[in-house]
Amino acid sequence: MTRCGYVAVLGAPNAGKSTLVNRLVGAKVSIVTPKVQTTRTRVLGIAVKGDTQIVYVDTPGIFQPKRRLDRAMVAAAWAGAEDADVILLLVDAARGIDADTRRIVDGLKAQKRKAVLALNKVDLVRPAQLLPLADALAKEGVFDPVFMISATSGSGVEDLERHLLAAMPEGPWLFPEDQLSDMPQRLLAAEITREQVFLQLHDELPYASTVETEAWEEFKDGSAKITQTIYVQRESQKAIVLGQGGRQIKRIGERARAELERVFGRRIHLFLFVKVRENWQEDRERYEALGLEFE
Ligand SMILES: Nc1nc2c(ncn2[C@@H]2O[C@H](COP(=O)(O)OP(=O)(O)O)[C@@H](O)[C@H]2O)c(=O)[nH]1
Ligand SMILES: [Mg+2]
Repeated sequence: MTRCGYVAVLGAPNAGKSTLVNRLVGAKVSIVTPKVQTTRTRVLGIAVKGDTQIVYVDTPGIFQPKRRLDRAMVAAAWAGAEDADVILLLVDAARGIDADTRRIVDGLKAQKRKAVLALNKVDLVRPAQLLPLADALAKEGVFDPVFMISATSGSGVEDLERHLLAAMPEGPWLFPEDQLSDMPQRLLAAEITREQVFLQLHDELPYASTVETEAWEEFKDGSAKITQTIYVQRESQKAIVLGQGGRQIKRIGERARAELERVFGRRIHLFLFVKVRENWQEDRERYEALGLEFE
């Protein structure tokens, strides 16, 4: 008899959701940066342990949405939770219960859903800080059980994983044994470049940008040529992405290419273009490319 089920990973922006999903899957399926709202769409990370397959749903953070893109991201996060067998709420222990986590707890209560709680980033706080936080969250009456983990060091993650494995319902696996994600290669490649945009650029620029893979060409020697466009909203932003003498785009391209080669395990030729599209956050096509709902 096999087991299989969905675990939706919810949490405020930056709680460490994508870091944890990558660790549980054992491969990079979702990009990670120190900036909030890195993950824009629902990403499936698939892991097999013994006779159990767990499909982790990495979600965009849940926060107070302001723009259309925010609303689409938050909607995608809650949609990811709807059909899940288990909801796992990740709370950054160093941040505690902020307004975003409050909103999620209230959402779970309104939906009468129970969740597994993981206090993450325990490497950053003293035990004396952890217990009051665990107590305060336990009082909400929606969490059982509670784990204390570090997604970066792996501390506590095995216990959490053991609990999740046992909680999966009996049933056939939903994906082939060796599949790690549902994300098409072209989208993952765009995400890896967007990760560099988030890491190399600052202020409003990461949020004003999106990346799309325009073409993917295979060569006989096993290498691939990937052509991508970075969309920004203004000419002034384009100038910053390009940098003096094209230095910034060159750096983004070099780092993205190295990461693409690591993730795909093959030689990659990367061609990046920058285009201004003032209203890309109002373009239905850009949302479809990300797998988000436009309405
Ligand atoms: N110190 C520490 N940092 C962490 C831990 N988990 C995640 N991070 C960092 O927190 C930031 C946000 O992580 P990410 O996975 O993108 O968060 P997400 O927005 O919830 O998906 C990144 O800089 C991670 O390296 C942890 O357990 N300890
Ligand atoms: Mg994320």
